[in-house]
Amino acid sequence: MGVDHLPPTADAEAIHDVLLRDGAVIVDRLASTDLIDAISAEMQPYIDATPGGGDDFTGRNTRRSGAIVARSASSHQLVQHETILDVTARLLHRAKSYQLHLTQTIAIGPGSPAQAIHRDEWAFDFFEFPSDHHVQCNTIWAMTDFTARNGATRLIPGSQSDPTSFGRGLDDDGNDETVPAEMAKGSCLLYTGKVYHGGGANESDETRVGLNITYNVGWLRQEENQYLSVPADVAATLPDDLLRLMGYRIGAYALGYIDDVRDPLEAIRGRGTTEAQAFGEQPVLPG
Ligand SMILES: O=C(O)CCC(=O)C(=O)O
Ligand SMILES: [Fe+2]
Repeated sequence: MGVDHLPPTADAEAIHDVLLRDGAVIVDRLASTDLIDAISAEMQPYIDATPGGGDDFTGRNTRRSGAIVARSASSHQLVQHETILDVTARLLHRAKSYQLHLTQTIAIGPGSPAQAIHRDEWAFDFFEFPSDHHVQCNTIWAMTDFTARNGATRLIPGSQSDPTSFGRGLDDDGNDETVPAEMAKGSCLLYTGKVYHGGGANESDETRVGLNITYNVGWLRQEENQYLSVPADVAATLPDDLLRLMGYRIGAYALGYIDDVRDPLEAIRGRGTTEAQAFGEQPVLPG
């Protein structure tokens, strides 16, 4: 079973349905090649200056460059893509809020071996979330074509409810149980935090570049620390809705306020500048 493809006109409900069913879905050519080229041009100097990963999991010949919000103004269109945020809100509906989890170009160099197959939600210290409780929604935008040969992300569609098991990738008969998320530049792979997947081996002589933008529920820690990755003077230039998405908001009742129980956005905009109740809506307590 491969990863299902939907057209760029697919609505959030249709995308969410497949995402929930298979744990992954590809929306073809959701971003224009012009937008992808603009992001690539803004990020290339940072990618060039990024060293390879420090271990096998991150990939010794794979360059992971973050702080996309600060480094690439064009990327904001993808970070805040309306349809993607709609899908995210649907998948993470049990939480009071969701936020940006990480932003990262992943450039897998020629000759790189495949990344170990994993679940992204293992990042939460391997806490076992119930199989119907989603805490993260992930995208990888193809900045280059993704092919089986150049390291397209590999996934095990339908594996999101499987029991936790390390060393996935080969089935009982020794056959590869993963399928490549082959897609054209500008396409977007969406996958949940529960589906087994990993970066593919790059057996070509070109670099495969993906833009990983992920979202998680407001009551969990973010993988990429947005407050420190995006310097305060840059944050001051960003619009409120983007800052809110980055985490300058209450994650749930009483989660994430600053000093005198103030809205965290006031750290950027100044005291008394926002009307949001720092604690958010008071929950109805039992009894
Ligand atoms: O680069 C990819 O295709 C996937 C990377 C990934 O799954 C990860 O780093 O968690
Ligand atoms: Fe991953």
